[in-house]
This record gives sequence, structure tokens and C-alpha cells, in this order.
Amino acid sequence: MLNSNTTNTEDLRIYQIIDANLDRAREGLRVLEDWARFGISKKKYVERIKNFRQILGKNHLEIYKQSRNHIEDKCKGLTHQEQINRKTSEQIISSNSGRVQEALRVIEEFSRPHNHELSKIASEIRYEIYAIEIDLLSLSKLKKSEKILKENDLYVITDQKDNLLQIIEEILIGGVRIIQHRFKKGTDKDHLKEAIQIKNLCNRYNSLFIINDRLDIALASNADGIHLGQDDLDLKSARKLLGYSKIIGISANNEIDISNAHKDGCDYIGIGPVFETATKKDKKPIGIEKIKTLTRDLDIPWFAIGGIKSNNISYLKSNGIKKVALVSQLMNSEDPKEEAIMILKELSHEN
Ligand code: TZP
Ligand code: MG
Repeated sequence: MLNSNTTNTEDLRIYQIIDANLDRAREGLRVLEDWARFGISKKKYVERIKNFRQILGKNHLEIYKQSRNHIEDKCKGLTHQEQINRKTSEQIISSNSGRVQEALRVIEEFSRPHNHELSKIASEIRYEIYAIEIDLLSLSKLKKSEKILKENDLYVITDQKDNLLQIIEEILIGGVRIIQHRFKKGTDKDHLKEAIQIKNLCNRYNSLFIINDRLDIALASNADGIHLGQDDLDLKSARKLLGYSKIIGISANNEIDISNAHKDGCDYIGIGPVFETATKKDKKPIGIEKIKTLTRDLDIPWFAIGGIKSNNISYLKSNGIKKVALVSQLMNSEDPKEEAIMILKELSHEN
């Protein structure tokens, strides 16, 4: 506890520093706590952050609070342009984590000579906040991606085309918000180069960018996620390498594969082929009835795939299939933008 019983001017200045920084740390923690609660609904983080706030509250002693009125603060109300520029939730999380970390560091230094216990507490919480900041940012990014997956019914997969970037930009303008980059022939260098170009386009249109098959390309291009087939890298290994801020989608067409993918924490499932398709000639279509059975209790987003065209979407919809993925219809279109608009319209019709 406190090991000084005289209050001279220097003590008052130090108490005032601690008082101001306890306020700063507690306020910053409240911002993080509210984001954990209302922004991403993560009870575990709400509880941890609330606990830190309460510990600091308990250690906010009267002598610190009383020092507030004794020495005038001539720098009150100063703001920095950076504070005015903060816009996104991510920027708010980062700046408030930084605010808490800085305030705790100041408390740690200035309380050490007279209140070793508080100094130790400040140091311990500061280290925890470094980790919590990373977790909150990852969870926020995942939340954003999940929202796009949930709210968008059209998932477009690319094919290898000379004018691929132009096609993609047109369909993004048309309103598509999920793009998977599928690159089967070519060098890794070309693969990554094209992935980065598409990722930049997707960023411009706030769209989800997913890499097919290749975890290395997904990491190198900073994609939002990866799509894996049954013969690709397994979901658990991919999750270990990608972390929790990225989406992982799985192709599956039977009960066991769907249930395993779900159990292992995949974010969405591609199910098909529904119909025969030239894009995957070797795969037998599973048909609508089978898809209906497979997806009866599925509580994560899923997309039907294989042979889907604008002229069979209303049939799919009348059978309860609301989300679709497709390749050739848009990749081989004369007018990808108009066609994307038409398909989106079909998908949004109430049946
Ligand atoms: N997985 C199952 S069917 C398929 C994939 C990647 C291809 C779908 O292509 P299209 O051209 O939309 O039929
Ligand atoms: Mg694959």
C-alpha cells in the first residue's frame, strides 16, 4: 500500500498524474468493453475487461482524486487531428487500446515509488491489453466477413480469363459482394499477382475476397478467407495457420462431410453440384431434393453450386435454395455487369 504519509507539492503532482491516467485507462477500457459487448457479442472479453475496470476503480484512491483540484491543468481540452479522423470500429479499438496501454504505463512508472501494488497491477493489465487488442481486431474483422456472407446471396467464382480484372470490376459494380479467386493453371507468381489485383478491387467495393485451395496465396495476398475442397488441406490445420480473423469455406455434398465441416468451425459451405456442369465434368449432380435434405438443420450460410444460371434461379428459390455460387454464367458473359444485376434481382425476389 501507500508508503508515504506527508503530502507535498511533488506528491500532489504525481497523484494528479495517476488520477488522470486512471481515468484515461478506465474510460478506454469502457470503450473496449462496450465494443466487446455490443459490437461483437463476446461475453468472455466483456467479463475480462470489466474486471480490469473494477480493479482499477478499487485502486483509484481518494488521495489521487483529491489531488485533482489542487494544481491547475493548463493543457486541458487539447485534441489531436488523429482523434478527429477516427472513423472505423477498428480504428476506435486500436486507438483506445493504445490509450489504455499508455495510461497504464504512466501509472506503472509514477506509482512504483509510493504504491508498488498499483504499479504491479498496471503492468499486468497492460500486457493483457496487448493481447486483447489483437483478439478484438481479429474478431471484428471476422464479424464483418460473416455479415457479408450472411447478407449476400450471390457468390462468384473466377475462371482464368484474359480480361478477368475487367469482368470482376463489372460484377462488383453490378453489386456482387463475394468473390472467390480460382486459379488452376499457371505459376505461383502469376497466381499471387492476380490475387493481389483482385483483392485490391474487392477492397474498393467492400467485398469479400476468398482464395480457392491455396493457403499460402491466401496469406500472401491478405485475402479475407480460403475455400477448401475435401481433398485440400484439412480445416483444423488451415484454421491453425490462418487464425480466427479469416473465413474458411468448405465444399461438401454428403451428411458426414457437412457435419464434420460444421463441427470443425467452418464459416460457410458450398454444396453441389446441383446440376450438371461443364466446369466440373467429373462430378455427378446431387439434385435439389438431396440438397434440401442435407441443409435442413444447417445453421451457417451455405451456397448451392453447379450449373446455376439466371434461368434456373427461380426454380431453386421455389425449393428453398436462397444462396447460390456460380462460375461460368458470369465468367463467360457478354455483359457481366448487367447479368450480375439480373441474377441479384432474381435472387432477391420473394417467392
Ligand atoms: N464445385 C462444385 S460445382 C463447381 C464447383 C467449383 C463448378 C460450378 O461452376 P458453374 O460454371 O457455375 O456450373
Ligand atoms: Mg479445391
